[in-house]
Amino acid sequence: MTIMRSFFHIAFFVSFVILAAGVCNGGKLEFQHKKKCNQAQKIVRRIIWSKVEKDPTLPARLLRLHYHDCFVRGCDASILLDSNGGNATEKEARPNRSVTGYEIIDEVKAKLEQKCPGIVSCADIVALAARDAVSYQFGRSMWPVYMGRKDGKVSLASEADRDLPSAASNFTTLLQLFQRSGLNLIDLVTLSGAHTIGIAHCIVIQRRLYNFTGKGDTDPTLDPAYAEMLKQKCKLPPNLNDTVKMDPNTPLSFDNGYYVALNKNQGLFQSDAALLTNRVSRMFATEFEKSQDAFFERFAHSMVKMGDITGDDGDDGEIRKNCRAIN
Ligand code: HEM
Ligand SMILES: *[C@@H]1O[C@H](CO)[C@@H](O)[C@H](O)[C@H]1NC(C)=O
Ligand SMILES: *[C@@H]1O[C@H](CO)[C@@H](O)[C@H](O)[C@H]1NC(C)=O
Ligand SMILES: *[C@@H]1O[C@H](CO)[C@@H](O)[C@H](O)[C@H]1NC(C)=O
Ligand SMILES: *[C@@H]1O[C@H](CO)[C@@H](O)[C@H](O)[C@H]1NC(C)=O
Ligand SMILES: CC(=O)N[C@H]1CO[C@H](CO)[C@@H](O)[C@@H]1O
Repeated sequence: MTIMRSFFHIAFFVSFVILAAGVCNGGKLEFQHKKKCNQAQKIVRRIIWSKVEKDPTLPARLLRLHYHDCFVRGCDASILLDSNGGNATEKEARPNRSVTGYEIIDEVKAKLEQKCPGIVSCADIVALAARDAVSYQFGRSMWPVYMGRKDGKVSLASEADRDLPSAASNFTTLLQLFQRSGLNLIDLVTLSGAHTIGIAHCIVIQRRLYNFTGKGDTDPTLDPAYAEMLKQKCKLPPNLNDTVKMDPNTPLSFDNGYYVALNKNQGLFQSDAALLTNRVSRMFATEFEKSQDAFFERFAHSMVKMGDITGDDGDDGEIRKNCRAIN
């Protein structure tokens, strides 16, 4: 009886530890480059915080960069590769075209190569930069970033088009693409909350505003007053440079404003609005509107998971010297 009980205790304890480790990271990444480059996290944070101080739009760009990197071939900095002649790289894929922030990654890389050459991958830098940029407004790190990612040697625009959901995706498609990366429904609702900062180009919502079903109509699920406001900003004929804020109220503040807007049918994309079409997903959107702390906690958890997505390359990666080119 006692033996049985302690067996259960041990089994429970062991599975808890395995679970905790599995949740934190797939077991490959480590918290710090212990003796190898223990100032890495500090160096990145110092640079990123000074950049964000001067440019409050940077967190959105760096967060999106990390997301795009991880969803295509895993977090391997493949999004940073410039194409040279051959196939178009991820950078040139349609969903990626407006991703920026590359120069800042280059600057961080240069500094790290000076201090501890050949140790910190570009993929780790992208993950750290996203975390630090978002965290600046709070003065503390909002989630842990485990290190040890390898930089990939392949980058294909065609894969970005395949793996990144479009702004017109429905719930089924969104969930499928998230699941392909090992993320679940809660991760989908939570990570979509990243749209609480940043901007979108008008062209992305053009159809939703002006020609939803091909009859010159507006998406009926979009709050009509909000749609009118958006049409003032996104006029006809479309100007490719026009943009709108994704969280109309607090576009520079990382908060739960996304869910406040979403639940009033003011989600900017169909992919945002789609989160209200599933019962469980809607429940989380309500929960996150009510509790910013619940959102932050889940966001931290989901970012660690997203940062641990691995691709097909396995251990074939490297530590690039220059983030824009394979060694
Ligand atoms: C759920 C599926 C998602 C779709 C369909 C989607 C789509 C988009 C689109 C179309 C834009 C506008 C790009 C532009 O016009 O310049 C955008 C912006 C953005 N996305 Fe997403 N996204 C998704 C998920 C995510 C995730 C998971 C994150 C991060 C964790 C994220 C972070 C951002 C940020 C921060 C911006 C603003 C970028 C800026 O201001 O430069 N998105 N997204
Ligand atoms: C281009 O892509 C194809 C497959 O999509 C691949 O076989 C080929 O090696 C790539 N070429 C270069 C130069 O990357
Ligand atoms: C969702 O979109 C996909 C791809 O466009 C489509 O095949 C599917 O029928 C849609 N599902 C629903 C429930 O509308
Ligand atoms: C609206 O969409 C329909 C069907 O896709 C297309 O034939 C029509 O030209 C579009 N109208 C405008 C103004 O873009
Ligand atoms: C968009 O911006 C670019 C660069 O700022 C400018 O050269 C171009 O003329 C603009 N295009 C339109 C349609 O306003
Ligand atoms: C997913 C996504 O952002 N797709 C957009 C990529 O950019 C083109 C315009 O260059 C838009 O039409 C897409 O909707």
